[in-house]
Amino acid sequence: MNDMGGWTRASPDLYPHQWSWDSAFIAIGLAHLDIRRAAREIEGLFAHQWKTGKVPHIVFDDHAPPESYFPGPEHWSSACNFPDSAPDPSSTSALCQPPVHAIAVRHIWRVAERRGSDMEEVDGFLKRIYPALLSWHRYLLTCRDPEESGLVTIYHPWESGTDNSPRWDRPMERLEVGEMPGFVRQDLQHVEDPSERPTDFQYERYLWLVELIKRTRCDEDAIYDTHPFLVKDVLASAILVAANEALLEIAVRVGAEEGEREVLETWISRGRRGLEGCWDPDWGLYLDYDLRAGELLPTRTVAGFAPVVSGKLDPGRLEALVARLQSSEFAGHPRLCRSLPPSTSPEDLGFERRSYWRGPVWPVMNWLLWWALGRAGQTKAAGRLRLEGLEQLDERGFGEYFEPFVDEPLGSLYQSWTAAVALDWLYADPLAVHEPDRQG
Ligand code: 2M8
Repeated sequence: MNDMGGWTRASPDLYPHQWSWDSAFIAIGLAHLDIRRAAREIEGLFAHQWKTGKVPHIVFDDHAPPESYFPGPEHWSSACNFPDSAPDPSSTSALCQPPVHAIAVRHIWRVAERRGSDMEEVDGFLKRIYPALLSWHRYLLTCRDPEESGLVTIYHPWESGTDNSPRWDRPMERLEVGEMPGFVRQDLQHVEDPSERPTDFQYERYLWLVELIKRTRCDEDAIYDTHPFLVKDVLASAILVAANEALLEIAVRVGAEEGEREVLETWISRGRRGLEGCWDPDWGLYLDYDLRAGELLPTRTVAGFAPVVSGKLDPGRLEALVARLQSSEFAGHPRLCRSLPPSTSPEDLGFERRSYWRGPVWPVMNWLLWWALGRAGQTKAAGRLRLEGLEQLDERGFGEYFEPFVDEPLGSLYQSWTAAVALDWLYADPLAVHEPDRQG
């Protein structure tokens, strides 16, 4: 139902198009079944890369019925029809999502090596995709970080991938919505209970931000000057550091010139420095930073653990974060059905147990934390996430997210990236959750 031949829709009903970071996770799972198909998933997405280097957050399927998803291609076309946009202007959104892709590409390469695949073919893929990945990361480190802070600026909660997380409540509540065309939500047709999805208050603001971006014709400088939602996203920034490390390995493999490797090294250290500035000792978590209000955004969500993903944390800090993750504020909360971290701490004021990114457990986040903890040498904590995560999917199916107290699957019940992380967990050697980091 999800496989469209050369690409995968995020889910058959709720999300009938190709999403950017979903595709990266999907490729990670697919690699275990078919290396060529996994590579195609990524290359298909990058075929729609914008001239600026941006990888669009949605590539629309022209064959999907217009009423299946809103905002669909017709809503975006006016924003995409100008010189900087994608090769086929009407087929993408104008936003982006966290850059998991280089991590997925390195994973495809490693799985191919383990399986004894045709490495000439894999090297061909690496050579083709490397410049596209470099230009994607360059876009994030320039257009999305003119301050050279090492942190990625997002223009919309959709760019964080954690859309209605309480992380964005403060900047969203401050928005003043002006005149814009009316709209009809399609998402509510695909879920049983509207409380699983963002509210109308949030949707109105999502659409208002899109409207403002469209009015600038996606001009990055104009957006930076005028846009009311401009936030440094700690999760996207941490993923970018890990992705730059993956890209550095790919650079070595494809024989990229020394200068490019040095640039990648600079980006990695700049990213780690930037993330350190987001540490809040009072909250004991890393926080997003609102550029417009000039303040850190205090919430207790899984994003607060993001620098575990970027790696090389001070050992004391890492221990403290792991303890916090397993504490009664997150995976050790007494009411939880399983010891898996809810997307928002049940102790946080913004917590809502059924509402999307405001409380439910997300398998894809568990995978990310598992992967990061394994790399950081926290094999016990990682192994527990994998086992609990697999048990959940075995018993409950491939839900998009799960109510944390009763484990009910919510949102889309056939979510591609959930199936993909199950595949990767199944193929992972439980005693060696840590894939050796070749950069040391
Ligand atoms: C969700 O986001 C889309 C908008 O991009 C939506 O709600 O319509 C998020 O969970 C996002 O992270 C994910 O990539 C997308 C598709 O699975 O769905």
